[in-house]
Amino acid sequence: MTIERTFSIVKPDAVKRNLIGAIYQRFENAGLNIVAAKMVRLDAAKAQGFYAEHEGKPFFNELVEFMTSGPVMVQVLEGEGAIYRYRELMGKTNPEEAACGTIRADFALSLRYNSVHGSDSPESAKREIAYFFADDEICPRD
Ligand code: RTP
Ligand code: MG
Repeated sequence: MTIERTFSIVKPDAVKRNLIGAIYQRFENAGLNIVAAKMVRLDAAKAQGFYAEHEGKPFFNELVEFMTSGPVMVQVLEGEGAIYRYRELMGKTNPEEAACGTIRADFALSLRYNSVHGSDSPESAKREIAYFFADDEICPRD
């Protein structure tokens, strides 16, 4: 395995319920180091651009409405095989299908209000990290 970076969002439903710390603890327990982080409030254009792959799908407008409904935490996670391992740690998109002990099984409210985002491929990770962070905002571990 190689050291990778992946992009993560703690979504508005989780920020509203004061779950930032609990979710960050899951990252750290899994050896996914937080190497950049900030709180942001997305506007519609920023959310639409982020989820451009879903444009035209029936849930797109409601997804944008959800993602702009409150502040989010955005972060870059770094570690061995981080992209796949973080997807495993999150669990399936629908919390009812997510394995026990995953972030979504434990914290998500529904298919839409599912608490976290994670990049699904190396290409997505690169695009998504650059969509939110300048190179000099990322602090690799020594
Ligand atoms: P994400 O991109 O947020 O990490 O989630 P994902 O890869 O597991 O799922 P994806 O298919 O990319 O869907 C993006 C987000 O859209 C919302 N969603 N709503 N039918 C629906 O109402 C529906 N389906 C998906 C979820 O917030 C999902 O995470
Ligand atoms: Mg996705």
